[in-house]
Amino acid sequence: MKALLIVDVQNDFLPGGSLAVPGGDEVIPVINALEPRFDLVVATQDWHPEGHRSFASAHPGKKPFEMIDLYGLDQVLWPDHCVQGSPGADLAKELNQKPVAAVFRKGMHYRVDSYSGFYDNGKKYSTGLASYLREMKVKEVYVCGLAADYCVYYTAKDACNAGFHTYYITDATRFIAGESYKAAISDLRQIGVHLISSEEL
Ligand code: VGL
Ligand code: ZN
Repeated sequence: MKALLIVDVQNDFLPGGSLAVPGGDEVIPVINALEPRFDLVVATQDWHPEGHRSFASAHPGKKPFEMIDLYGLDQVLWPDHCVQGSPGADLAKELNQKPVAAVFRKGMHYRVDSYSGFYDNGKKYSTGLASYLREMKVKEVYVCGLAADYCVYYTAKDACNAGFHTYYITDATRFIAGESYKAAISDLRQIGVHLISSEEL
């Protein structure tokens, strides 16, 4: 079974959103066209409580995109985004959600960020996504969405480490920063994630 994993295609990551990914909206038609080709379609949703510790606003004197140590983990500080129940946290309305069988939320633990759809950044809490995919007899996982150098990267990495044949769809994602994107791609290559474009699919 082949699953399409749509990562964080939410209003705050689209142009006009609080943590807008350049060209983020361009992934939506690509993803919509891919959906019918999969046995299972699953989405993730960044879902932070107000005042989440990954927000720069929670650290007086700090600005977005500064780096800090957060309870022992390196943390990029972000603008407030994807606050639970806010319009910015909604999945993009242009995304075809009809075939989405399940939505896995992440980032709810106040003290730790969660880029991957599988685990928080400290690998302390699981979302249950790996068990769910196994239960659904999924062997191949295709990852797309936002952002290429954060949540899509870490989700693909964890999928691969969980033993799924993992594909990262390069034209169905967009990055926040070129440097971190380059590092992400080289790490994914090294661990055996397949980088493909949607046309090769
Ligand atoms: C993301 C930064 C903070 C993402 C989520 O979805 O890539 N990036 N929270
Ligand atoms: Zn977040």
